[in-house]
Amino acid sequence: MTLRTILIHPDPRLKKVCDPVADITDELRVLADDMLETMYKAPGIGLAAPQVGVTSRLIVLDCVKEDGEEPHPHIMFNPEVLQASDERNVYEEGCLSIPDQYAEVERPSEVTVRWLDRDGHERQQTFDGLWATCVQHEIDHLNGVLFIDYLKPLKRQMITRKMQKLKRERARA
Ligand code: K2U
Ligand code: ZN
Repeated sequence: MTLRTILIHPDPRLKKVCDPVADITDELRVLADDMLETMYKAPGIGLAAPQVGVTSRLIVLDCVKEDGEEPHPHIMFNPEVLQASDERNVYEEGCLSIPDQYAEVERPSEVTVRWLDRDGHERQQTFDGLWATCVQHEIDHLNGVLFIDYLKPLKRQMITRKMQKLKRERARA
């Protein structure tokens, strides 16, 4: 298992529309396991492959938040939203590629997602609550969309400038 470096916005790889996974190789299975470990360590409840510099359609998530509950990791290749509810939820979102910045984002409160699991089997499940928010946030990453893209331009620019400053400081450290 290798912890992967999480890219910080702005980065062109975070804006790319990622390529579908043609076939699920052992290398991609290792990447998925590394992404789960990287996510747990961050800590986070989701992570998308472009965030670790791989522009393939792969996400991992585990939104179990209560301590003591069994972890419930999902590895999703080529995830797609089949249905989304008209009802919407607002959640204060963050992003591991935009550290320490949070803002309210409104999304459908329930989504039905279809994906290929690590064995290449097709899966389908309907998510609500934090799982729904998270899986939509991660699928957005595969389409080069960040949660700040839903904010007003001024707020988005302010956050982007803060990240550019953070990257300059990290480069100097
Ligand atoms: O994609 C990512 O950067 C992972 C996010 C996923 C996420 C963001 C907002 C709402 C739900 C999921 C990270 O997990 S941000 C850290 C975090 C942790 C707990 C709850 C919300 C955000
Ligand atoms: Zn994110």
